[in-house]
Amino acid sequence: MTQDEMKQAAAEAALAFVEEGSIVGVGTGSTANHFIDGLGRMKSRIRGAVASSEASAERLAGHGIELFDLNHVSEMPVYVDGADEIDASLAMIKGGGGALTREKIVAEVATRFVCICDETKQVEVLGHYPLPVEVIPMAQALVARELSALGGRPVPRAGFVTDNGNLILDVHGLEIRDPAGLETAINQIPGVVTNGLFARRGADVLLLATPNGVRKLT
Ligand code: ABF
Repeated sequence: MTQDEMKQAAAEAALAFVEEGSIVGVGTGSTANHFIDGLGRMKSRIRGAVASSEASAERLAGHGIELFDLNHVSEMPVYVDGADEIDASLAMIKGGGGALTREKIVAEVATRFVCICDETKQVEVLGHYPLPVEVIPMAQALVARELSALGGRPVPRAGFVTDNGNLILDVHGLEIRDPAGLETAINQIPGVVTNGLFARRGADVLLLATPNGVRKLT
């Protein structure tokens, strides 16, 4: 089984969490793309979706799924998205695709966060994958100094601008033993829009694809 086949298997398993007639929160990335394609097959059974990126919005629209503005949505039973790393407490590093801010906003509205991953994303300690931090451009140097003081090595993501017009610093060299504490500490730095730690509000369900099938962890 290839990694992409595992991503697809996790995405297919997440379709069972979609409630009839609901508005579905939809993430970003190659695993989320498989989920979008699955949603396309059941589009007559949902009201529509809220997308966490322009890329996902385009793919959803391509399937003829109605897109909703999050400001007009007060109830969203489920948000389905991938991750770059996930630990046993279901805390995650996300944002490898640069959509972390919108992902965190949409996830916050949802009742349940269902994370879809292949087994390569499961780790004991978060931080081997560089932690993305979205930063307002004028604060780049300030935020980089503060992230270094927290023990990381921030590297600007070259030639990348987020959907919100900001920069990403990818922080290398972290060994994240207290994900919720670090998430809060980074959020305190002026100029930080969001960081890619999803720990204060982690996943509620992990659908982890392995060569032997999809495991459900809660
Ligand atoms: C989104 O897509 C991001 O938060 C994460 O960076 C990425 C996972 O990528 P993929 O599904 O392509 O492995 O969920």
